[in-house]
Amino acid sequence: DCFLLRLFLILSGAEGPRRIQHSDSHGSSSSFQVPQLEVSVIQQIPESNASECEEAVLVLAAVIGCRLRLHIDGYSECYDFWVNADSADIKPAGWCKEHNHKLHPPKGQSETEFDWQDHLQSSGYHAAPPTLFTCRSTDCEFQVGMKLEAVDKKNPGLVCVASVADVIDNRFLVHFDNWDDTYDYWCDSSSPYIHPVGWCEEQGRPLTAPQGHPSPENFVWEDYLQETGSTAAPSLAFTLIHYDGWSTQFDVWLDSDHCDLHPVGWCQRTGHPLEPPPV
Ligand code: MLZ
Repeated sequence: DCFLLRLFLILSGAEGPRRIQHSDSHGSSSSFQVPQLEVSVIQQIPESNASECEEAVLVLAAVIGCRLRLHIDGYSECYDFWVNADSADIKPAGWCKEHNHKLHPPKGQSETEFDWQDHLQSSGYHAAPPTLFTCRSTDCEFQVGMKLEAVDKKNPGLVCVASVADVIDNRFLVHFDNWDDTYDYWCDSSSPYIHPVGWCEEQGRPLTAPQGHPSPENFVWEDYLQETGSTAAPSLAFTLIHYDGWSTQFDVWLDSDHCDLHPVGWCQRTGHPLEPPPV
């Protein structure tokens, strides 16, 4: 089971300062010295029992082009993940404290006693200057109460009537109508598990009605939206990406302004490797 973590990161380089070629999503680039950085990011960590947002300490594992590979301190490398250097999910040191968010310390350190200054001093890390954070905040198009069709991850064969129950930055909590919150999960608009209202009908797939629906076989979105006084999440917020030459099993839904979508030529301009379609 996955849960959403608001993670506090330390980007650190064991070999000391290195140079990062930084480019924004539009291809304009600059280069800067990165000794060690502390940032925050939201990420799902499987195999955790935690049920609420937490904060954790992470380490920079690699840099390619303008992308940063982040390692969650104390966890297996299999949870490493990539963010763009201009991601809105990474924040300067002290962000958590300033915004009154709980910080999950590195493994083995006490949550109540953890102190960034002490940690930076004892680890030799340096906090990154706030000027390195060129985040572009984008508003989440999903709003609390909006309806959608979502895969029940506990019963992956089921696509069910669902609602947006909470929103934090560009992530939102999927809740299944009239079910308890044990089925809930956090995701962003790029999740392959979420679809706009009407998707099942379009695909000729069954849609699981809300629990207790008087006539689950004859569920009609139009009536349900009216009865519940709710609106459908706009279908433009969901976009299906297909990778040229690859099986459709890799297809993913992405928000049209998702930070990992780039115009043709972006890799060349930013120095990021581009994988061509397989032959
Ligand atoms: N067999 C299960 C299915 C639950 C599906 C819930 N989907 C949100 C049950 O009836 O408990």
